[in-house]
Order: sequence, then structure tokens, then C-alpha cells
Amino acid sequence: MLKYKIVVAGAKNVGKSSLIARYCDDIFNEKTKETIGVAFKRKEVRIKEDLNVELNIWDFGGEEKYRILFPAYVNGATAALLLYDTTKKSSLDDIGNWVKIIDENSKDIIKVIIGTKIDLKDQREISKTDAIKASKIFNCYGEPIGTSSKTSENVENAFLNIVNAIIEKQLQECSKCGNYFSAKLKICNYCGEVA
Ligand SMILES: Nc1nc2c(ncn2[C@@H]2O[C@H](COP(=O)(O)OP(=O)(O)OP(=O)(O)O)[C@@H](O)[C@H]2O)c(=O)[nH]1
Ligand SMILES: [Mg+2]
Repeated sequence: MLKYKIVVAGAKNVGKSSLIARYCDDIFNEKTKETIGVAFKRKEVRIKEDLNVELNIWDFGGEEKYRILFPAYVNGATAALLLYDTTKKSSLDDIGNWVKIIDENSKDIIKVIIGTKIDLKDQREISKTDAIKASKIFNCYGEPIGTSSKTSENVENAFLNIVNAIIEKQLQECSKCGNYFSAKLKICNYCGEVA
């Protein structure tokens, strides 16, 4: 099975662990504990009938003191989910700090910006326009998606977006047998068709 490492980063309390918990286990807690260092989750995603991919999701504690871990762990990641809290302006600014570390350590990582807590409509501090602007500045894939781990809104879509980005950039569909194989290969490793 194709396996991909996904790192999830963003300021403390933006809702990184909550997004992952909703996506992987379909649960939500009003009270959570801070992530100490880094935590891991695994999720198998069905792309089509005979193609599953495994996402190894690395959840980084947003607290400043853990950031020292990030440069070493970002290595080998296929994609980075950069989360900001739609109710906290400073959290969008913080994305720049994570992007800097990613760009210094790896050229090929697919970056996607995700907004959290969209159920808290009255407390919104960041407009979609500002998020789109940040996404362009930081050279991220597609448009930022607003999510709520509380109501589940768009959680599945946010991860679908990242999986689609991975397929688009990392895989190609064989014109002969229809299987997906690494875009780096010149020959389909299922049927031998030359790409
Ligand atoms: N209303 C609402 N609250 C949320 C949502 N997502 C997370 N929260 C709350 O935000 C708080 C922080 O959530 P976490 O998932 O622990 O945040 P984190 O980014 O993992 O935090 P660190 O591990 O400390 O970096 C918790 O009280 C969650 O219940 C959401 O979509 N809506
Ligand atoms: Mg956490």
C-alpha cells in the first residue's frame, strides 16, 4: 500500500488534535490536553475500488517549546496541513513561522491551509479573503478550507483535498491497466506500460 507522511502544524490550541480525532475516530471533546511534543495517528483512505493509501499523520504540539522538534520531523513528509483558528487573528500570522521551517527543510512538501472552529461564527476574526491571501503568499495548494471538528463540517473534505493533491503531484494513472503508480517512475510497476 502507498504510504504518506502528513505533518499537522499550527499555533497552540488551533484545534490540530481535534481535527485529527474527528477525522480518524469521529470524536470531539470540548476539553482537550495539549499535545506534548508530537503524537501519531494512522488512517487508511480508499481512493477507488482497488486503491487504498495510508496516511501517517504527525500531530505537532503548538506550544513554542516543542517547535524545536519540527525541523527534524518534517523530513520525509509528503504534505503539511497548516491550521489557523478562524476566531484568533494571530494564528494565521503564525502559519508563516511553520512555512519557513518547512521551506528550509524540504522543497517538495505539499502545503495546505485549513481554518478551524467555523461553528463559532460570532467569534470569527479572520475572513476567507485573508486566508486566501496567506495561502497564495505561502505557495499552498488550492484554497483554504474552513472546518469544524465540533460539527464535522468539511473535516472529510479537508483531508480529501490533501489526498487529491498527493495523487495529482505524486501519482499517475496507467493508461493501459488503470492502476496508479509513482509519478517518478517511467514504467508502470503493475503492467510494465511505458509512461
Ligand atoms: N467550538 C470548537 N472548538 C474546537 C474546535 N476544534 C477544537 N476546538 C477546541 O479547541 C481547544 C483546543 O483543541 P486542540 O485540538 O487540543 O488544539 P491543538 O491545536 O491540538 O493544541 P496543542 O496540542 O496545544 O497545540 C479544545 O478546547 C477543543 O475542544 C472546533 O471545531 N469548534
Ligand atoms: Mg494537540
